[in-house]
Amino acid sequence: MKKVYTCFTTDVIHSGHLNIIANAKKYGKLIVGVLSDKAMIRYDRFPTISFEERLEMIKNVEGVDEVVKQDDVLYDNVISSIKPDYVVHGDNWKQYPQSVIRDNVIKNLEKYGGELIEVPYTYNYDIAKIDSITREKLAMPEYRRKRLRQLLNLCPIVKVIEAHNGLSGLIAEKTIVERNGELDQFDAMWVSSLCDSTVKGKPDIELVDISSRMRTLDDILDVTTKPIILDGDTGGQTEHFVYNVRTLERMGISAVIIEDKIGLKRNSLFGTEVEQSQDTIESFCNKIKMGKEALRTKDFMIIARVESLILEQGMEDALDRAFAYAEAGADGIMIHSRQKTPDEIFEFCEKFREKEKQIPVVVVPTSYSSVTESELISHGINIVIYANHLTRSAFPAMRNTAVEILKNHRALEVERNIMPFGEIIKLIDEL
Ligand code: SPV
Ligand code: MG
Repeated sequence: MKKVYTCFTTDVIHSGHLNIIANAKKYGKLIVGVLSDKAMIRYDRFPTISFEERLEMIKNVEGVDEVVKQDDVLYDNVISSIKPDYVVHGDNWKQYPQSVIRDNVIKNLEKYGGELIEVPYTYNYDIAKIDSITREKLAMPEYRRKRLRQLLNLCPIVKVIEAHNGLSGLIAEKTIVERNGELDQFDAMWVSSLCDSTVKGKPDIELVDISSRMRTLDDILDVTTKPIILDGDTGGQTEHFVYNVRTLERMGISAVIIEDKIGLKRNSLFGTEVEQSQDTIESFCNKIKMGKEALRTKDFMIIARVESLILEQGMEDALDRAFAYAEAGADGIMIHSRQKTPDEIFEFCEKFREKEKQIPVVVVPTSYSSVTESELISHGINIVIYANHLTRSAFPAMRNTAVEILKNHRALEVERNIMPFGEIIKLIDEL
């Protein structure tokens, strides 16, 4: 009997899947791959049910003879181990980036004469509705909030990009790329105090208050599903922080990072060029403890940011503080540096990891941008935040456009550098 293989990346079986199964079954014994969580989040979106539930769901569909786990987006391993005579797939994967997977399947089948069968993809009102319900479910606070913790278990490093409004949130949400045959996307978003202030034309000194920051968060929450880490600046007064963490938790934010500074907060990239004061270990530990006590779920994370290297207080001070904050209950440690190389960050990580093996470590490689994610992983770093890059790329683009229109007394010259609105609105979902 011939072997037929198809793979599903779904949380809900709908008529489109049943159609693929019915077609595939005609060719022989039907083996269905269920994409693992780890693979699913690189290519598609976060699952709303567990892998085991998806496996069970697919196993129970009539016509399915066997289910297997597919651990990679690409089919190399699964095809070489099963050697199916046919791979069956909907014909909706001819466009980039899904075309990368299609090309990979064709290449693997060609090796031994296997055949690809493409079934016309079914898309109707009911299927569109199922898609949008799944997306809405992912955006609900109780699903979104815990996802950062889930990602920490799934990813070698959680990749976070800055977002400062709905549109940049959509870029963080929807950008998928192919590189060396692998698909990839960002895992989460960072709502930076620097960028949230800058796009409002204000300095990064905690002038943009928490209500305004929450407005930005709401705009992003409204149109995305990925988890959000808020840059909480100093966390403000402890008496205020305890209220704010609870509000953030209720909104579905996954984490807040607070830095151990007091007084007028200035951006860390200024370092010691401006006056900045660090909190005492005792007082900052108290803020962490009180914040943790105020929480109502185990999902939300309070991450403590150590500013000792920024303020040139030395490695020992950075380590003392990081150990104390971890002891006080912080759910993660962010270590920041404004050096051009990652050397001091790596030294910190090596020494910190001698004692603290588990607690997540977060870095923001703005000044040492040549560092690669694999180097960060090899030093025990769990979360990388690209903290300001969307704002910094938008600003020169907008300024150049303004300059060109002024110089030319018309808009024709800028057309080649700007995107037609038809392209931009493709990002925007309509209900
Ligand atoms: C931010 O993005 O606002 C940060 C990171 O706090 S940094 O700007 O490097 O201080
Ligand atoms: Mg900040």
